[in-house]
Amino acid sequence: MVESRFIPEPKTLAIVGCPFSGGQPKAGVDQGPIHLVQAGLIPQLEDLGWKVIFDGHHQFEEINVAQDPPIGILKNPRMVSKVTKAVAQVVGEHASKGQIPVTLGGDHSLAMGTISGTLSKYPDACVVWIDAHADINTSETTESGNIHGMPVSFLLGLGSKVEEFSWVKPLLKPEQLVYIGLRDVDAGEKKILRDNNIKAFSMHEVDKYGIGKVVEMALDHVNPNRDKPIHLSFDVDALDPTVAPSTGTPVRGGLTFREGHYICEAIYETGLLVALDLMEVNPSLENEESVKQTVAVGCSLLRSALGETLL
Ligand SMILES: [Mn+2]
Repeated sequence: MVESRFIPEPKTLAIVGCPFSGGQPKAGVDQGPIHLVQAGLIPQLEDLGWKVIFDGHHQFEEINVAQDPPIGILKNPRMVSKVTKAVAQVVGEHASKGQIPVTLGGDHSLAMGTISGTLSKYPDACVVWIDAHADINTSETTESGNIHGMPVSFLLGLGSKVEEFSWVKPLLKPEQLVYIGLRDVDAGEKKILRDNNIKAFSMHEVDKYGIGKVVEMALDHVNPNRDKPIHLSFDVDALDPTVAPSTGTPVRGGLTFREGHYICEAIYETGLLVALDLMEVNPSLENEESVKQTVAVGCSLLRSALGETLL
């Protein structure tokens, strides 16, 4: 295993299974973590030398929202807020024990929780966000009101404050964030990225420079001395739909199988990874073969980010 700057021996990771779909409208994404674990993820990670903690998926049983009408246009706001707050707590606890929290989604609204948890332990951590979308709409710019398209704006403290989400502290600064893989960015989001000087490598840059150079440039931006903790938040829809078809908002023209895995391998090689998310695997979309393929790709991305090498 690569020497890790922040994770003590024995190297331990904690699986945070989050069967949650309230940040978007399609049923089934809550089944993503269950399928990933059933596909053998835990023994696969143990085979890489990790001590793996997993005591079942979070059921968020205590979170019971009887009435959750929209706030403005935001859908399921109380539920999303309470679940992501619980996730922030759990991720923060694992991080504070020196473990790597590996959060399995569930929809990407969960990253409001995972990144808040990471920043509670590592305030100077940078976030590498791999996605077809920027997920940076504010409550003003969102057209759908689906909160999985908004977590980054909450983490950055952009847009007008929504009381329900007041627990989300704007701890992330624009210079701590970089995107790779974007190709479906709303006009309002493009303006937010520009106005806040947020570095983003779209598929255009991946085509132009190649994935190796793009990852290097991305890390040069958020982690120039390669000494800060890294939170990798990987939305499986960053991959091309031919590679990962079972996801809620597929967009053609995405990362190839190797490009996706290269990103994970390169982040692992830095020895700076402190938290990892894999989001938006939806086993109820597309046919059985597609589901199997997407779940398998999800497992292999996680293995690559946690030390699996080709040689
Ligand atoms: Mn996303």
